[in-house]
Order: sequence, then C-alpha cells, then structure tokens
Amino acid sequence: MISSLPPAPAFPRKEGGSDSGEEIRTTCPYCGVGCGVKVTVDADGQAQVTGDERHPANYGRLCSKGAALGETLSLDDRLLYPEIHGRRATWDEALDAVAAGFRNALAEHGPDAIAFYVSGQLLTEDYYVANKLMKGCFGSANIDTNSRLCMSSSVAGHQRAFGSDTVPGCYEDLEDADLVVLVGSNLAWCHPVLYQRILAAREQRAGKPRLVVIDPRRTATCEAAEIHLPLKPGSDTALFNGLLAHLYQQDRLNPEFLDRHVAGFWSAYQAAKAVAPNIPTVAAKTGLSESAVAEFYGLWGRTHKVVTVYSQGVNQSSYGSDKVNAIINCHLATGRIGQPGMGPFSVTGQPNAMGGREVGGLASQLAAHMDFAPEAVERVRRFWKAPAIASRPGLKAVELFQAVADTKIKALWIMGTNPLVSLPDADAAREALRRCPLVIVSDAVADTDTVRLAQIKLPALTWGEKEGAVTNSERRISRQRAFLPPPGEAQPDWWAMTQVARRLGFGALFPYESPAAIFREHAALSGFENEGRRDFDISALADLTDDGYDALPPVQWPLPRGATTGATRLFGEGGFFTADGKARCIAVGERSPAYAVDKSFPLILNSGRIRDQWHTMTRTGKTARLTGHIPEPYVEIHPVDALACGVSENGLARVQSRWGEVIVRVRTSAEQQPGSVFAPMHWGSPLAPQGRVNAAVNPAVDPLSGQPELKHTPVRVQAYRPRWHGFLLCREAIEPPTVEYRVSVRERACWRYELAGENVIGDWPDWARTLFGDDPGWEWLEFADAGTGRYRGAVLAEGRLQACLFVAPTHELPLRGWLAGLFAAAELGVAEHASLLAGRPRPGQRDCGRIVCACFGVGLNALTTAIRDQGLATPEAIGATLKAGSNCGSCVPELRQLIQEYG
Ligand SMILES: Nc1nc2c(c(=O)[nH]1)N[C@H]1C(S)=C(S)[C@@H](COP(=O)(O)OP(=O)(O)OC[C@H]3O[C@@H](n4cnc5c(=O)[nH]c(N)nc54)[C@H](O)[C@@H]3O)O[C@H]1N2
Ligand SMILES: Nc1nc2c(c(=O)[nH]1)N[C@H]1C(S)=C(S)[C@@H](COP(=O)(O)OP(=O)(O)OC[C@H]3O[C@@H](n4cnc5c(=O)[nH]c(N)nc54)[C@H](O)[C@@H]3O)O[C@H]1N2
Ligand code: SF4
Ligand SMILES: [Mo]
Repeated sequence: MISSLPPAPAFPRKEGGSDSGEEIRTTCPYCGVGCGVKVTVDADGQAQVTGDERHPANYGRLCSKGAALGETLSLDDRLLYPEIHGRRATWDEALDAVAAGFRNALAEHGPDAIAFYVSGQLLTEDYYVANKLMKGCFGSANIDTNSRLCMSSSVAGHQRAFGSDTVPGCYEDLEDADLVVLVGSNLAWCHPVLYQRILAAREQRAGKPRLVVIDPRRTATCEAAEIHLPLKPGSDTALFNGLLAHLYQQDRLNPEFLDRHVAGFWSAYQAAKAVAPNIPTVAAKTGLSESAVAEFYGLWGRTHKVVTVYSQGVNQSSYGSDKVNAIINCHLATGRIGQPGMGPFSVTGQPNAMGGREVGGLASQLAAHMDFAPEAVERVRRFWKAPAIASRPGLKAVELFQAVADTKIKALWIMGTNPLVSLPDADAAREALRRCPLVIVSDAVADTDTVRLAQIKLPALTWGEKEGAVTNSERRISRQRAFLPPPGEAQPDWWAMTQVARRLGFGALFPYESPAAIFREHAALSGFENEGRRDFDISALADLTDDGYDALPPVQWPLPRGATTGATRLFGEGGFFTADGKARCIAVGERSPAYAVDKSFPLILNSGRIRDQWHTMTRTGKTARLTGHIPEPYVEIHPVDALACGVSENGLARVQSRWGEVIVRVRTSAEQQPGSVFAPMHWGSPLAPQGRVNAAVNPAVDPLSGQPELKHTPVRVQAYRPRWHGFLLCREAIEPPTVEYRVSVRERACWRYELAGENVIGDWPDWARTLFGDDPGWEWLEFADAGTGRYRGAVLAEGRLQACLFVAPTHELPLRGWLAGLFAAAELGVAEHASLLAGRPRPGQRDCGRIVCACFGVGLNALTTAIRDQGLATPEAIGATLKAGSNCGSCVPELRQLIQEYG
C-alpha cells in the first residue's frame, strides 16, 4: 500500500472562526515589512488572501510568500494535542508536568538553571507573558530569543548611538530619499514589498531614489541598482569608516547638528581616519576599485536625502554592532536622521521582532525598553508586583545553548522557533538538547528538528487562528486577527504560559483571559513613570476596550497617553534618550571576522535566504507554488572556485567546516565573488537530512550584542560522488528511504524525493515495491538495465500515475517537471506509457522547467522561449504575454536577468 503519511488529521477544526464570506483584515506572518492582508474563508474552508489596500505598510501589495498564504493552512502536518515522552497527554497533565519541572529545577538549582528560548514570531501578548513569568516570577533573565540571531547587533548599535533601541524613520523615507543604500540586505527577496515601493517611487520620481547595493554577492536586489559594490566579506566597517573620514575631509558634515545633538564625533573620526584614511586604503581593504569607492562616497556625500538600509550582512557578524555604528556615525555626522527621506534604517526580519524588543524579550533587556539599571528594576518590580525580579542580564542564545550543553540549564522551554536548524553549530545544539533534563517545545508543527527532541510537546495555535499584535520595521503596531477556528486542542502560547504561572502560585499576576487584557497591561507598563524619558511609550492604548483592541487600526509608536497619532519619525531635532540628550558617535577600529580562511578551509561560507522560502520551511515548504522556484538546498560557487574544487553545476558537493558538514546541490554562478560561497539557511532534517547548513556554521558571536557570525565560516567544498542518483515521485507522501542524500519536495499533484546513495541497491524493481507497496490491481511499467545501472519504473492504478522511480549512475535523469505534470492527468494513454518507459516526453510535450513566477506558475523554459522567439524585451512585455511578474512582482528582478541572458 502507498502509505498516506502524514495521516489525515484526527482533530478537525472546531466550529468558530470567521463566518463564511466575511472579510477579515490581519497582518502577514512572514517578514518585518508587516503587510496588511485581507482574508475571506469560503464555504469549503478555503482561505482567499489578498493585500489590504488600506494598510500603510503595503497599500495592497503582497509578495510571493504573502500571496501563497492561503495554501499553507492545511492541518496534515500540525501538532494538535499535547504529548509527554511521545505519548498523548491532556493539557492538564502536560501543564502539570511543565510546572513541576520548573518548580523542581528552581528548588534544586535556583533561577539560573531554567530558561526560555522564544521567538520574534510570537505575538506581543505571548512575548509579554513569557518575559513577565521569567523575569518577574522566576527571578531570572534567562529568556532569550531568535532575535538574538537576527536584530541584536542593531539593538546594541541603536542603544549605543541613541540611548534607546529606536528605529528613527519610516517606510515613506525609502520613497522620499534621493539615494537608498542597501548594506547586507537582499531587499528584493527578503523585504519584497519595500523593494517594490522603492521601484514604484522611481517610476514617479524620474529615477529617484538611486540605489546602491553593498553585498559581496550580486543578488536579485542588484538588478535595479545603479551601483553594486561587491565588497570583501566583512569589510563594511572599513567602507563606512572611510566614508566618515571622506565626509569630514570633503566638508560634508552638518556642524550645527553635530554641535547641538551629537557627542563623540571627534574620537569616531580619529578612529576612522586611523584605519581608513583615504580611498586607496579603503579600496585595498574592501577589494573594491578606487573608482567605485570614490563614486559611492561622492554620491553619498553630495546627496542630502540618503537612507542607509541594513540587514543581516551587517548584523550577523562578530562585530555587527560596530558595523551598525559605523553606518549610524555617518548619518549623525551629516544630521541626516529623522527627516523625510533620511536616516539609518535597520529593517527587521521577523513579523514581530520589534514587538519582542518592546516587551523586553531579550536576555539583555528587562521590559518595555528598560534595562537592568537599579531604578528600572525597582520600577518594573513595583509595576508587576513581582515576587522575584531579575536584576541582571541573562544568557544570550549561543551562551544559553552552551549552558544547556554544560547541563547548567535543567529545564528549557522553546517556543515558536526551531533552533536545531537556525542556531549556528547546530549539531552541537542538538547534542545540548539531548543532554537537557527537561525540554518543552511549543510549536504548531508536529515534526521539526527541535520538536523531535522535546520531552513535552505543546500544540500552539498559529497564524489565522490566534489574536494579538505585531510591530513592523517602522514601529507600526498592527493586529493579527483570527479567521479560522482552532484546530484540535491547540492553544495560544500566552494561554499555556498563564496556566503554568497559575500552577506555580502566580495566579494573581496572570489573571488574563484574553490577549486584549495582556496588551493593556503592556501598554500601561510602557507609560509607567515614563514622562518622556523612554522612547517606547504606547500608554495611549492602555485603556483600550476589548472592542477597541479588536478594531485597532495600524498605529506607530511612540503614542503616549493623550496622543492620537503616533510619531512618524524621531530625532530630526535631536532629543536622544541619553542623559544629556545627545546622540553618540562610536569609535570603530579595524575589525575582521572571528575565523579566517586557511589552507584546509579556503572558502568563506555565507548564508541567508531565498525568495520563496520562510526560515525552516514549516509553512512555505507546504505549497508547490513556493517550492518550485528553488526546490533543493544548494551551494552557490564561482565557476573558477568550482573548477578548483572539482565540483560542477548540478552535481553534489560536500561543504565542510571545523564544526560540521552538509551535502547539497552545486550551482555555479559568476554572481558569487571568488573565495566565497553561499548556501540557504532553510532546509532542516524533515525535508533534507543532509541540508541543514548550520551544522557547518561557526558559533562566534559579537561580544557586545551576542549575535552570531552566520555570514562567515571558513569551509572547504569537495565533490560528493555517490554511486547512483535517482528520484521518485509519488501521489501521496511516503516514508522516504534512508539514503546518503535525500530531499523531499512538494509538487503540485505529487511529492518528489531527490535521492542519491553509496550502496547500489541493485534490485531496483524490488526496492520500488518496498517503497510504494504493491497491489494486484496495479500496472507496473518497468525498464531495468543492470549493466548501466539504470532503472525506470512507474505504477499506474486505474490508468492514473501513482508513483514512479528513476535511477541512473548520473544526475541527468528524466525531466522532473514533465513527469510531475503527468500526475495531474486523469488517465495516461499508450503514448504516455511509452514515454514513461523511455524516460522522455513525447515530441511536442515539454518540461516547464524551474518555476520563476510563483503566482502564475510560469517556468523557466516558457520564459526563455518567449523571450527569444517573441522578442520580449521588458518585464511588462512578459507580463502581457505570459502573465509572469504581473501579480506580486517578486520575480521581476529575475525576469530582467533572463531578458539580458536570452534576449
Ligand atoms: N524570502 C524570505 N524573506 C525573509 C525571510 C525568509 O526566511 N525568507 N526572513 C526574514 C528575516 S527573519 C530576516 S532577518 C530578513 C533578512 O533579510 P536580509 O538580511 O536581506 O537577508 P539575508 O539573505 O540573510 O542576508 C542579506 C545579504 O547579506 C549579504 N552579506 C553576507 N556577508 C556580508 C558582508 O560581510 N557585508 C555585507 N554588506 N553583506 C553581506 C549576503 O550575501 C546576503 O545577500 O529577511 C526576512 N525576510
Ligand atoms: N545560517 C544562517 N542561520 C540563520 C540565519 C541566517 O541568515 N543564516 N538567520 C537567522 C535569523 S535572522 C532568524 S530570524 C532565525 C529564524 O529561525 P527560526 O526561528 O528557528 O525559524 P522558523 O522556521 O521561523 O521557526 C518558527 C517555528 O515556530 C513555529 N510556529 C509558528 N507559529 C507559531 C506560534 O504561534 N506559536 C508557536 N509556539 N510556534 C509557532 C513554526 O512551526 C516553526 O517551527 O534563523 C537564524 N539562523
Ligand atoms: S513583504 Fe511579503 S512576506 Fe513580507 S510582510 Fe509583505 S507579503 Fe508578507
Ligand atoms: Mo531574522
């Protein structure tokens, strides 16, 4: 029998959710742009998702991921009831066990022996409850979050420069600027709607803002850029120190702003001049040409309205906070901050990275943008009436997992994050969890690397099912609203924590029956004894009624009591949150990554994101619309390096570091700079056991922020030559075989498994029957050639294709797209039988190739043919002919590339 894994849900959705046909306005659960979406659930439960034209983040636009949200809501992969040690449990049993675990760990080992590891994807209310329970009741600050891997260098940089963790600007600045500089940001793929807003502004403003991209690789974002600076990995501090020196030397400073609102310029300038005194030095340190550096400096110096956007190429470094301050220094020195079209702009990654920072969910903060200064601790203690308040910072993510490895942490609750895929040195993190006496994981999904190691599993409600608030990159708080009934026994995270708190005797502090009550308390704390001393103040929302909370429109903070509109920008007239009200320029010296390449590990492994996948793929991996663009984990390498390493396009490579290794597909590309390779962060064991890149990523961190250096690990790349390659397609998911290389891919009408192995199985027909099962009613079409090691086998049930397996000594196997398409056919004819046996499409039948446009499923082959044969020369022309690129626009940079290549 073809087993139909994962099983049909034992717990369907309950009654409730929105009424059929009712339109619910909510917020996209992916990136920090925080787009508003409208959802309508039709009578058969299918959700239709469109952009909310009223939401000020996106005004109706969506990217490929947002547009495909409706296809990610099935229950087949969900965690739907609590489990203890692999056995189903009631919520009461599970909550009792969690409470007992923390009670015992506290009693025996004290507050340093417990920890929470949470997520920028929790809603603000979940986050607030987690922070209060840990810091106000357990008396420990051992609550850290995946934001440590994401934004903590920006937080540290903001705090050093502004005295507070404030993003000074707003999205409109990106449209109003005359120059937008993107540093370590692949905006076209990672904040696609912001990228589209910039492009749309350029249409209207005669090419302004101009775009500069600073990234070691040439990314899709560079497609529309005037200048791409492929700097040496890690050399951003040299580039921006050089810019600061240049601005001074060229008399481009704003002396009045500096004088009134900034301290520390002189020492920052001296430090900059010492390491990057002139353009030739900068060119030598960054690997850029002198003319490119001069052009960039000239443009930055001359242009008044500049926004410098930065993201993980800046933050994820062992001196990320210095990179941040080197950038901010230039804006402070020129007074280009907090005015329309100007400012440094850290774009946040996760939908609620900002909300987490607001509640204080990082181990290095206390609550509501307060730190551990004695008066802040005392203030928060009084507000919470806290029985035991944390008075010093707790362990930061990487240290925290080190403490777990050292068995100093006896009870750990992980919520809304998958650290065994996303933490650096991920195999060591896995070992650490194995050693931890109590691991509790709250997740929405039943099978992730992290959930696999949980002793207690708690089923969480997720997007579409839960209510709460998130804050986007421009300080805008938006509501997430439920439109689906809760499935199975899943509960919101705040509820689970509240129940545990009550079991531990903290019921009076956790009286919450709804997220609205939690939000009001959070808003009240932000204004408590604030009087304008702290940037984060939303006390105007402290008295919201439940209805007011339900109806809350998107609002920016600060929003102190009495205010009716939030602040669009801060610091335009100074007013920094330091003791003297002045910002600080920070002296940044010569810096280089923690681990340098050497003879054994001669290449730099860079890592990051692809257009259509979200993090560890628990949602975006579920829809063929999103897996078609890039179906397999890969390493991208410059052709010259590929030659030197003996790897070739489409082959497999082993990427090894001192910490671990992965086996992934090879893509060669001149867009990589020689000496550096790139691998995506997304794949975990459920879909690709050998593709978890963080097994190889080093655990070095920024000493100030604790953010790991995820963009820079010395590695070697070698060809991996298995003895056979194969793939199988199957109408239903099956238990995939355990072989040396395997990747599972969701296709439209089937599952695909890419396989490769060391042990030649030999009797392929027999193997096929073990994998697919056998049934007397099935028809087998098979071709086997033991001599050449080839096998082609297909199973038909009542004329329909059920499954097929293709094996060969090389990867050049029949076309997957053509075969996957056959699963959609009602019945296969004789001609198709023959072509299946031959492993080739019939003349005239085509393979659509890799999907480029996710919205309309337009493949590479159709595009290249149309570009060549019909002379399509613009993305608009392609849109008019094939529709590709005409909906969300996420693929437009790639369409431009194809036009260049094939036009
Ligand atoms: N499609 C998609 N979008 C997402 C996400 C996703 O998973 N998928 N995740 C969201 C999250 S949480 C985040 S944090 C953001 C991240 O958004 P981004 O930061 O834009 O994405 P990354 O791909 O991690 O890294 C950005 C770039 O940094 C470059 N880089 C590497 N080293 C250096 C260096 O030394 N200097 C410079 N200047 N650049 C360097 C890389 O080559 C890469 O292109 O994306 C968000 N949006
Ligand atoms: N090599 C490398 N590693 C990286 C990065 C990189 O650039 N390179 N980037 C880093 C960055 S910036 C980030 S943000 C991280 C992201 O990494 P993670 O946070 O580990 O990735 P996600 O897949 O988003 O994990 C979210 C989990 O929460 C679950 N979930 C969804 N909704 C809910 C809910 O409401 N409640 C609960 N309890 N669970 C829920 C999902 O099923 C999923 O398992 O990765 C980091 N790791
Ligand atoms: S840009 Fe895309 S992923 Fe980000 S919030 Fe908007 S729709 Fe969601
Ligand atoms: Mo992130």
